[in-house]
Amino acid sequence: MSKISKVIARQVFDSRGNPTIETEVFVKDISASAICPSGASTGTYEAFEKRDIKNKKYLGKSVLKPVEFINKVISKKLKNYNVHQQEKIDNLLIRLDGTKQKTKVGANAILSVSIAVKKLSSKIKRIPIYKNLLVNKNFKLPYPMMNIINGGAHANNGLRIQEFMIRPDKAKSFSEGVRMCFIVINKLRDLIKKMGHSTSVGDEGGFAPMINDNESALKLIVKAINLSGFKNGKDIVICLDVAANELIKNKRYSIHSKKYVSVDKTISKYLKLIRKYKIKSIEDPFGENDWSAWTKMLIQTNYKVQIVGDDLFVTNLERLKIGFLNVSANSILIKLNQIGTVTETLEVIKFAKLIGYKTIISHRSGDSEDTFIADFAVGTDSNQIKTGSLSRSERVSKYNQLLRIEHNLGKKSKMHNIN
Ligand code: 2PG
Ligand code: MG
Repeated sequence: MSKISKVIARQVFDSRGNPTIETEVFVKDISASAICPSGASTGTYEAFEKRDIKNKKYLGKSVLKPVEFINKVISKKLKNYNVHQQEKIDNLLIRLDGTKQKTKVGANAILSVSIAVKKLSSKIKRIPIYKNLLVNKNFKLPYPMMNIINGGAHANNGLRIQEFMIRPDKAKSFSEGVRMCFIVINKLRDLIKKMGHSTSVGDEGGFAPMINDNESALKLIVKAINLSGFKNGKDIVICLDVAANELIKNKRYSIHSKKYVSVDKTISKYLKLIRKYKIKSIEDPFGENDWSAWTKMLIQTNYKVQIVGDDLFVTNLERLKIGFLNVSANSILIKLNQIGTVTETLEVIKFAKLIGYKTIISHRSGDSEDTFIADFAVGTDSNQIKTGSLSRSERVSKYNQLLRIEHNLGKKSKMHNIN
């Protein structure tokens, strides 16, 4: 009844219009499918995303080779495996690749299979996906970190910081949190319009006005929060993803202006911004190899600010262990395609919890209608989710799925403790 009968893959497109892989796994005539996302500001240590670089039909971006590999090789290998044995299947996929960063098969191919297996297992058990992961009772909804102004590699406006986000800390329910963000976003749109800027959006659905200094963006957000009748730093808090990997040269950083300055100068400016704009969370404040800068940042912010490792940890257990030993952060961003299988991602989350790190489940800037990460956030008891703004269907679909989960849990539904 639970034996995999076939696996089919095809090339589809992500939200940036780039080719990506969709895989469908079958047990007889029942199937489930998953689409792999894709990043723009990727870390060096991420698992490998395989594309047909030599095939010019899609400018070197197609995924026809990895798709063929799934159809011809993986499909045969997985035949008759029990779909509920996720670990066994993921280990087979890892062995089949055999390289450290999954360069042979490609993490995009492997992950689309791995997620489809998890979805199919849930379908056959007739339970929602979030009930088929780490926790099996007391489900809690994550706080959304909504990216409302896009910069960096996700927009072409010259803003140095990649993501300006809001988190509705005062919200007592997920739907209330979304409502609070909705109000702020609407006020922000009015403000941007009044300034004569375009209200068009970036890759993650946040506005991408043609402003080019970080503080102007922060001031705009604070204004929008105030106009919404909320208190900045209390009801709604500001969170940043600096993506500093993109802003580094010879161990010097150009985060706060175009000029490259030392780590110490960069930290002192961070401290000013934290105080002035009551920022509660900063992701990737420094580069992926600059462990000592991270430690300084954590100490100087007195462990009071959430310091999130994304490109630093790349959802990789070995790197998280180094980070823990170096006292580098207090929270980890989780992206399944940085490591490539559901099983490995769960291992990282378990270890993060063990060492007291918060786990934040994240989309990629190139994403799709696949809503797996919404269930994944609830089913792994993760404190927060980062999945863009309340615009662009590939972003909103995750929020809508969380609203569905909240609705289905009914009175039992609870929010995480954000503090
Ligand atoms: C990030 C992500 C998602 P990308 O840096 O956190 O917001 O961006 O997918 O481009 O790496
Ligand atoms: Mg990031």
